[in-house]
Order: sequence, then structure tokens, then C-alpha cells
Amino acid sequence: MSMINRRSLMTVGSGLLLAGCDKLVQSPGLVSVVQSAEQATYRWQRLIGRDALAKEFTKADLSPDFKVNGTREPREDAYQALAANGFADWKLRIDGLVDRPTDVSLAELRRLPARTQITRHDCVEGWSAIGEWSGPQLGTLLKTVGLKPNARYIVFHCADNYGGEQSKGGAQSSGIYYESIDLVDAFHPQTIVALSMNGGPLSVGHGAPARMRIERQLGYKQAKYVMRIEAVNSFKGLELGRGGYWEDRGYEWYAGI
Ligand SMILES: Nc1nc2c(c(=O)[nH]1)N[C@H]1C(S)=C(S)[C@@H](COP(=O)(O)O)O[C@H]1N2
Ligand SMILES: [Mo]
Repeated sequence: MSMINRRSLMTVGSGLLLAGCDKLVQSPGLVSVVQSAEQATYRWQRLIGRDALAKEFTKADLSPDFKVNGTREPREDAYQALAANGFADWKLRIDGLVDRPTDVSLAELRRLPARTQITRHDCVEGWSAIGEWSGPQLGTLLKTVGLKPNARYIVFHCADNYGGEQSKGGAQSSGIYYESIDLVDAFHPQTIVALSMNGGPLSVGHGAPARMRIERQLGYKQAKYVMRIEAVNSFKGLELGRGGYWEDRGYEWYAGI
């Protein structure tokens, strides 16, 4: 287990990011995704607007009532035990295709430089809400652990086994919730591991102790209850192989807004 500190952050810094970007452009996998034109926004964001920011709002725009959706509280014993202790024993595992697999405590995450952003969350079910999110940038964490050259996607493994809801046309097949993004979104400035919402600690409903904010994509990409962040080369062997719980059940992998 190694601690994250600012020194390692600065030393591994920007070189890796550039190397990662070159690799993305050359990668046949990315080219085939682009050619299949899954969505025009994906092409635009990858080829032209890779750093374009999602719109940010002000405190006056905050939604008085931000809906809790999907899992409201993981029922799993492991999660319940961590929650009972205020997540003092929780550790975020960062591993896979990284140089230094690392377990990071909540206290360590809280000591990292944080980004705060007020953004609109859009769920495919047709509702939106504006909230303020704060936490370290995912890029900071990835630079610290060091991505291996063959890493192409970042996977978020969650604590909850999501069984779906009858009200949405019948129970979905159950499975551990997970999500994934490419390296452009992983190093995007607004991609953060959110530890707080609207100025307070993240509630269990909204994903305590840590949930992703990936602001240029739809609600189902915003993984709650993140336990493990894994760098991978492909989604093969991960559940049904399409890169996410909902993707495995027919949703698009790239959910650009
Ligand atoms: N672990 C986990 N993450 C999840 C979900 C879930 O059920 N489990 N639901 C997703 C969906 S569809 C939406 S719209 C948002 C809801 O986030 P909220 O509860 O903070 O509104 O979380 C996303 N992330
Ligand atoms: Mo959603």
C-alpha cells in the first residue's frame, strides 16, 4: 500500500498524459469506435473538443430536491459494515494496468486537492437536477499510480448488486453495478471522485462515500458506491463485456450529452 502525495503527483505528471493521448489517437480500438459513429458527440469530443467543459452553474441554480435514483442503499454486508463505521475502514482500491496498485483511505482522498463544480445531471429516464460536487480529479489519482502503456479504459466497480425495478418494465437481471470510461474522459478536468455534494458529505443515497462525476455523460455513467478503480485494456471478461451494468442491458457505452 502506498500513500498518495503531491511529490509523486508532480513527478509523474504531464508526460504520462501526453503519452496517453498519442496512444489514444493511434489506437485501432478507438478508431473503430469512431468509425462506427456510436454518437456524433463522441467524435466531436474526441477529435476536437477533448477538453471542452460541461456547463457549470451557480449556487442559485442548485435543485432544491436532487432525486436519488437506482440503488438507494447497497444491501451487501460488506458495504453495511463499512457504513456502520462511518467509512473509516473503507479504502478505494486502484489497480489493474497500473504501475503501483494502491489502496487509498477516505482521509487520504480528502487531503488531495479537490475540484468543486455545479453541474446538471441528466438521467435517461427524463429528469435532470443541478448539484454541487467536490472531490479529487480522477486524473490526479491515475497519474499517481501510473498507468501502464496498454491501459485504455478505466472501470469503476461499485458496492451494489442492482436488481432493477419493477416500475421500469420489469426487474432487470441482477448484477454488480459497474461503469467505464476512456482515457480522454478519465483525464478530463471535470471527471472527479466526488466525496461531497452541495457542501456536505455524500449521503448514502447519492453514493457514499465516493461516487464518480463524469460531467459530459448521462446519469448512468455516474457510478455511486465506488469501491475499486481498475485500468484495463478491454471489457472482455467483465460481466457481459459491454463496459457497464446498463450497457450490458442495452444502453450505449458512450452516453454523451
Ligand atoms: N452504483 C450505482 N451507481 C449508479 C446507479 C446505481 O444504481 N448504482 N444508478 C445510476 C443512475 S441511472 C443514475 S440517474 C444516477 C443517480 O444518481 P443519484 O442517486 O445521485 O441521483 O446514478 C447512477 N449510478
Ligand atoms: Mo439514470
